[in-house]
Amino acid sequence: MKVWALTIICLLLFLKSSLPAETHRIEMIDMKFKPEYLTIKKGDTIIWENRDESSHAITFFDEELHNLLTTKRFKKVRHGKTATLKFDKSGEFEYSCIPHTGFKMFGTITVVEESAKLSQ
Ligand SMILES: [Cu+2]
Repeated sequence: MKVWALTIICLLLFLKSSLPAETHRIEMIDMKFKPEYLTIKKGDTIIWENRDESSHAITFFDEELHNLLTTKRFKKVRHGKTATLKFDKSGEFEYSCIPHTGFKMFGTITVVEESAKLSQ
């Protein structure tokens, strides 16, 4: 029985190390993205969740990401709904909720290479 438990633990550790991609959550609440600044690894996924009554938008200044979101119809995220995006390229990506820029509803995602994150 102990051998089985050890085998399973080793297997889980192996799977964890071979699947480094993580999922992060950003809340859209009180007319803000929380957190506003987030650093993730390349290959990680972000889930935005709208916890406000009003709808929010996620518009990246980066054209490629913006087109991806537009294709997936994430221009408008209604109350209680989520939008998910996987980041496959590194860089610093600013975005905003266009209808609420007056509330300074901006965010920045910094995507780093796996090795860069580990050496920090
Ligand atoms: Cu908004």
